[in-house]
Amino acid sequence: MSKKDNSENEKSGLTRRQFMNATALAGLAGTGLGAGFIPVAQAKGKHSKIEVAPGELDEYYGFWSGGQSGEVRIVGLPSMRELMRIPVFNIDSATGWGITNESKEVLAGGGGPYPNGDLHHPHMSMTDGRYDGKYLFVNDKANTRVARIRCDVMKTDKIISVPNVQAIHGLRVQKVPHTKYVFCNAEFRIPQPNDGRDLNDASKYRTMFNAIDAEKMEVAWQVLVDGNLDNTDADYKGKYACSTCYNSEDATDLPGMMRNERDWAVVFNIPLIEAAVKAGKFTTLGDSKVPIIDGRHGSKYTMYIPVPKSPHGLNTTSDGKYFIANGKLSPTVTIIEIDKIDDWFAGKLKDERDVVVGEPELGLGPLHTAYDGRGNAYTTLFIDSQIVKWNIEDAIKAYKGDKVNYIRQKLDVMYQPGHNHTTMGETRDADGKWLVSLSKFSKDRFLPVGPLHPENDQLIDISGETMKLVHDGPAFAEPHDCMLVHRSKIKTMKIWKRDDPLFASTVVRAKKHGIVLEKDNKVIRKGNKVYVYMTSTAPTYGMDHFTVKKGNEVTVTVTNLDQIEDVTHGFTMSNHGVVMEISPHETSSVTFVADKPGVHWFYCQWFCHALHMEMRGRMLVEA
Ligand code: K7E
Ligand code: CUA
Repeated sequence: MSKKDNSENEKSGLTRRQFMNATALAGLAGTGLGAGFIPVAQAKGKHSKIEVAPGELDEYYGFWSGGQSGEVRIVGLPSMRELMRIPVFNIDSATGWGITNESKEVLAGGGGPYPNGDLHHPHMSMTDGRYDGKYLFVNDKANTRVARIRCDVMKTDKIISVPNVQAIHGLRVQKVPHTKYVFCNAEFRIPQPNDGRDLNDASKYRTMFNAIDAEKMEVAWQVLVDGNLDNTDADYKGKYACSTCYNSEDATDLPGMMRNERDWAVVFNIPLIEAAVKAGKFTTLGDSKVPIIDGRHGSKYTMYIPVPKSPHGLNTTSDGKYFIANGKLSPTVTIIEIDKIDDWFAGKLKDERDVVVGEPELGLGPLHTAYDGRGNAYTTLFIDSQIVKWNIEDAIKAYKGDKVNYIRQKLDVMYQPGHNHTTMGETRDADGKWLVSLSKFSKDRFLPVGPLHPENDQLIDISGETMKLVHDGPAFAEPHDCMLVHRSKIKTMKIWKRDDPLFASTVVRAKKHGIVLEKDNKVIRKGNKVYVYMTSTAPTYGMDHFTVKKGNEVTVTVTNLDQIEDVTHGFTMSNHGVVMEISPHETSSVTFVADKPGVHWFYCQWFCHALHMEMRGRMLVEA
């Protein structure tokens, strides 16, 4: 047993895990799974090196969702060291995200400012099915938004709110020929339009599948569907996206949603949808101009494949052959052959189930599946609290009736794993080195920190014949998902370029005021508005004080002239809730009302120099 169990269970002589496994196996007796079950094995074979010594760099970047903290975290792999945080849907006290003018401009694109977000799925843009290191796209379930992060500076550069729908959940990118679209599912069903009519008429509730133009960051089109959409993924042909879909009953309560034995995996035919949009065969809703295609049951744009009820994760195999829908309430996953979807759309197959080529039983609560590029799949079992490694082609043979055992290994992980992710596993470059399992519970794995526990992210070496758990890492506020990119794919800038679009509007404003940001230290007064422009060079600001009148709206703009890597300055104004980051060659600005007469010191909050503590000045507010 790889885990410490709680003392109560130890006393009863039966650990929770033994109990769970015993009941799970009894439940699965007669399914053929019991016979093929391989008990948790000792790790065999050659394994990867986990230690990253001081001064050594990690081989992979991991991008972690921060869940309901609304941010993205960059984690090095295999060390599991947290390298950076990227504020997205949150307000950040370190960098001033959500406080500076430049970040507020980005947040305004999402209909904000909202103080919170619920970020589940970070995914990187691709070209020809491979990460291209350009962007990360992320969802906000809480406020129905999608954001883009620029990977050259690791900052959020665009946020949009998706109209006509509620709760963007599953999000993945188009893999081939390149990420033209970001596909995302709206999960909750609402009246359309949602303007106060049909409040209690569930038959009017609908949701939609959404395609966002990745470069423009605009919703390109939406597809009306039956049921509730959950997760999604794209193929390697550039033709289809596939989403899991529950509540085929169209119910609004739990018993209603559980009634049918089967729900769906819904396939979206992208060329057909694009053609319909081009031909004007769409509707719109309210003020939104976004084309809406009717993709409900029976439409020619979609295909509803019946799968066991309430499927959750949807993961395209890295060889591009299959969509795999994870059963959640069923102990199975469903293997869908993508070439057969061509046949179905061509009218060569009668029954939607004819595209299913395998439905292996894996264990209790399969949620998400990842791939190693060697024909194996790794599925999280939420209820069994295990990762099951299984072979895809063997599972297909077993479905045809061959007596083969497709289960390779079951590994105990921390309680309730949700997503798992392999290195490069959602691309053609799946390299089968590491697997991260994101468990919802950490229970007794770490020092107790009060009733609220961290989650537990576990690193598993999958390079050998068997999986081996090598690291436990606590994480705050539910990282639903992560993705793991080889470091060769990412090139970041060391200092800002002066013409960066993220502060372009501030440069335009300064120009209007006749200011040269790289040298001027001046105060411009326009009625009640005061614009303070200053430079910074460690350890001084270009201005040691400025004077305003009580009630003035003050905009402070700081340009960091230091060009030495890592010499970031800050600007914090005492007692005004004002803070910002100004990295080398960056310009940042913040606007606030000087409503308190007196002396208010501003200071640099980012350690920059031996005289960093002295890097400050005064705002004099006249009564
Ligand atoms: Cu938590 Cu991807 Cu939102 Cu599954 S989702 S666990
Ligand atoms: Cu500048 Cu600290």
